[in-house]
Amino acid sequence: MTTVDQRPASEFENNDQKPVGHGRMLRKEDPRFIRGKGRYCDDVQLPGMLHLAILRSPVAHARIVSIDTSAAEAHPKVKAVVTGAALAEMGLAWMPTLSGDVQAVLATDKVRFQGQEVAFVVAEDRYAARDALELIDVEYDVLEPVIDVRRALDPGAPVIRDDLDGKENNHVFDWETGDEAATEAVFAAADVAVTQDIVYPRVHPAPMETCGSVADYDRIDGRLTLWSTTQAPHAHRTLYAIVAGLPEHKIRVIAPDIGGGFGGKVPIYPGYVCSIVASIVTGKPVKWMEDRSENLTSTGFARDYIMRGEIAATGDGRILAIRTNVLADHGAFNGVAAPVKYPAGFFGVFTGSYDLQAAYCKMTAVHTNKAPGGVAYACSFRITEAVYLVERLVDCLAYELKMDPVELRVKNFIQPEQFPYKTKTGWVYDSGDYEPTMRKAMEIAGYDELRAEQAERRARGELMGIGVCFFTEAVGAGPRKDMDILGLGMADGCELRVHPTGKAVVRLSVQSQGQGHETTFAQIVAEEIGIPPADIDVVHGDTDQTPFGLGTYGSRSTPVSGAAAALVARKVRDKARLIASGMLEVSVADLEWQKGSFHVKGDPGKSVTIQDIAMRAHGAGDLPEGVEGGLEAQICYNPENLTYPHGAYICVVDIDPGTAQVKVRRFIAVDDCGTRINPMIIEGQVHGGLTDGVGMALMEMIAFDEDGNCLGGSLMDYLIPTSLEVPDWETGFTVTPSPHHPIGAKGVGESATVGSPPAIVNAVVDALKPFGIRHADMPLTPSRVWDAMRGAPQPP
Ligand code: MCN
Ligand code: CUM
Repeated sequence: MTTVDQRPASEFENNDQKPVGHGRMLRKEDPRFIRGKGRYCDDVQLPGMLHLAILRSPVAHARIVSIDTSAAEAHPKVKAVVTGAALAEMGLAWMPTLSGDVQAVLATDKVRFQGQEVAFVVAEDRYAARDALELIDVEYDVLEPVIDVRRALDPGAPVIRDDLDGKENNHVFDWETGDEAATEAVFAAADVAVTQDIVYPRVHPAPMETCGSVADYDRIDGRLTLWSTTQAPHAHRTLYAIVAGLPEHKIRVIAPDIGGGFGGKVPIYPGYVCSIVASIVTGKPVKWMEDRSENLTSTGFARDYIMRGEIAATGDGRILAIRTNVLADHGAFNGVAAPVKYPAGFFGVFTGSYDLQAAYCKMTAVHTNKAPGGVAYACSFRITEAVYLVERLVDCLAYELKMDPVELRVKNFIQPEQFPYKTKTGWVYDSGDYEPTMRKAMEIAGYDELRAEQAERRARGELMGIGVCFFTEAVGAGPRKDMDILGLGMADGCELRVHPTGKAVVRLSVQSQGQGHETTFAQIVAEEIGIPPADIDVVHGDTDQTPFGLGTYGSRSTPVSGAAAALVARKVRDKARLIASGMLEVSVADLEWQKGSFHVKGDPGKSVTIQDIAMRAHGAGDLPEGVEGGLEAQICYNPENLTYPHGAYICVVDIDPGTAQVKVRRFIAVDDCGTRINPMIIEGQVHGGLTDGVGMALMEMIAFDEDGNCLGGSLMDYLIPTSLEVPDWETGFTVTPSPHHPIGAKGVGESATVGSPPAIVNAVVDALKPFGIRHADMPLTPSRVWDAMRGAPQPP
C-alpha cells in the first residue's frame, strides 16, 4: 500500500486522529540539553578518580626499538605508566575488531599509523598525565610507509601486518556480488556503455563530543562499571567479557548522554580498554577523554573508496546494467563494522532505484599505514558510497545521452507494482513509490523554471548548476539470520512496565546520540497504549537497566527497536484487555479499544481507561482467571527484512567564475521514511544530514602527506560546514509504509547524509558543463573546481 500525502506538513502532523502518539512533539531531552545540563562522559566525577593520557606514535610506520618510562614514572603525580609490553604480559596487548581482525591496544612490535596508541600514563589530574607523556622516551626505527592505496598491493610493498601469521602482503579481502558473466553479456550487447572513475575520499564523522570513558573496577566484588561514548553498550559489554575475561554479569556498560556518534562510536577504541586496565591496576576509577586532534587522527574514519563504475544502456536511455570495481582503504587494522555473512551495505543498493537486467560488483580491501575505521559517518554499512556511485554514474550517462537527468531516472525507476522488488544482487526492497517523490521535489524546486533560468544565465556566461539525486537506502539491520556483529545476532529487546498509577517505563536496547529517542520511543508506546508520552519514561544506554540488543547504527533504532517498542506495547494492551473484560464483566470479544480505554461495544459509556486497568492489575481484588498481577511485558524483535527508505534531492549551485567558489543556493529534500513518528525530529535529522553532505561534497577530506602524516589534525585544517555555508533547507515528504514493520516506519537518520553529496556534486558538474566536464572528485574546493575548469588532471 502506498499513500502519497499531498497535504501540507502542518496539517498532516497535527492530525487530530493522532492525539497521543505520533506528531510534532517537542523533545523531552531538550530542557536539559539547552540549559547545558546534559550528562556526558566527561561530567562523570568519582571519588579518587585518576586521569589517563595516551602517548601516540608520531610516525606512520616504525619498529619500536625501546621505550624508557622511568622519567615519567618519577613524576610526583603519576600513578602508573603502562606500555604494550606490560599489556602483553596480561594478555591484553591486542583486541579483536568488529571485523574479526585484531588491533593493538598499545603497540608492542611496530607502530602502523600516525597517532597509534603506544603507552599510557595515569596521574592525579589530566594535566599531569599529559605532561608526563613528554617524559616517555621511545626509540623508533622508521620504516617505509604504505600511503597510496593504489600501491598497497604492489609486489615489494612493505608488509604492514607482519604480526599476522604468514601475512606476506597488504591484502584484506576480495568480495563480489551479482552475476559477472550475465553482466558482461548485457554490456557487450548494449548501445551505450559509460565508464567513470569515482573517488569517495576519507572523511571523519567529527562529532562535537570526542571519545572517552570512565572505568571503575571494584576490587572487593570484582565488578566493573564503564561509562563510555558508545553506540552499542550491550555489544561492547559482551566483547569486554570476551577480551578481558571478566565475567559478563559483573560488567556494567553505561552510555550516558552522547554528543554525536554518527557511526564513529560504534567500535571499541584502545582508550576504553586502557581505562579499564588502568582501573584494575590502580584500584581507582580512571577517566580517559580524547582531545580534538586525537579524535580526528585516530578514531574511525569513513569512506575511502576508489571506485570504477560502469553503466550500460540503450540509446534511448533504458539502463540495463551496472558494474563496479572498488578498492577500499581499510587502514592499518580492519575495523570495519561488517556483519560476518553480509559483505557490505554497498552490495545491497549500488544498483540504485532502477530496474536493471544485470549487476556485478567486485571489491578489494587493503591495509595502509592509516588509522583504522570504515563504518563511520551515517553510512548504513557503506550505503553512502553505493548511492554516490550509482547517482554519479546515472548523471554521466545522462551527459553522454544528452538527456535530462530527471527524465533518465524516472524512465528507469522500479515501478510501484514491482515491490517487494528483488534486486540483481539478491536483496529485497520492501516498498517504494518513486515517481511521486521525484515529482514532489521538482514541484518544490520549480524544476522547469530553474532549467529556463539556467539557460539564460549560461547565455550570459554565468555558472549555475542543478543537481539531482534519487536514492534508495537499506536500513534497520537484521534479520539475525543474515546479520550479526562478531556472531552476535542483530535483534533488539524491549521491555515495558506500567506502574499502578498508570505511568510507564520503556527500556530499550538502542541508545541515542542525539536522535531524540527519549521522545520518539515514548511516542511509539503512547500511540499503542494510550498513555500520554509525558507519562512514559524511556530508559536506555545502561546494560544493567535494559534488555540485550545490538545498538544504534545503520538507522536501525526505528526499524528494529521501534518495532520492538510497538509490539511490546501491544502485548501489554492484550493483557490490559483481559483485565478490562473482568472489570466491565463482558467477554474480551465485546471490548473495543480507543486511544487509551476499552469500552463495551455499542455502549461507549461503559469504559475503563488504561490507568484504571493499571491500578486494577496491581491492586487488591481478583483478576480474571489465569491472569497474573502486574502490567508489563518483554520481547526480543527479530526484523523480517531491512527497511528501504527513499528520497529525491535537488540542489542548485552557483559557481563564481573568478574564484571557482561553489555556493549552494537552494537544496530541496523530499524524504520517504514510511510512517513518520515525529516530523520535527525527522526534519532535524534531515537538516543535519544535508549539512554533512555540504561538508563532504565541498570541504572535507582526511589527507596525508607521503610520509603518512595526517594533514587534518584540527578543525582549522579539517573543515566542516557551519550555518554560513548552508542554505535554508527546503524539505518535503511522501509516505510509503514498510509492509513488514508493525507501524510501517522506516529509518531516516542517515538518509540525508547518503543522498546529499551526489546531488551537490551533480549540481557542480552540471554548472561546469560549458567546460565539457563530466566528472570531478570531492571535495569540490575552489582549487579543485578551478583545476577542473582549466582542464587540469584530477588529483589522485
Ligand atoms: N524517526 C521518526 N519516524 C521515522 C523514522 C525515524 O520519527 N519514520 C525518528 C526516530 O524515532 C529517531 C530519529 O528519527 O528519533 C532517527 O531514527 P532512525 O532513523 O531509526 O535512526 P537511529 O535512531 O537508529 O539513529 C542512527 C542514525 C545513524 S546510524 C547515524 S550515523 C546518525 C543519525 O542517526 N547519527 C546521529 N543521526 C544522528 N543525529 C544526531 N543528532 N547525532 C548522531 O550521532
Ligand atoms: Cu555507518 S554510521 Mo551510523 O550507521 O552509526
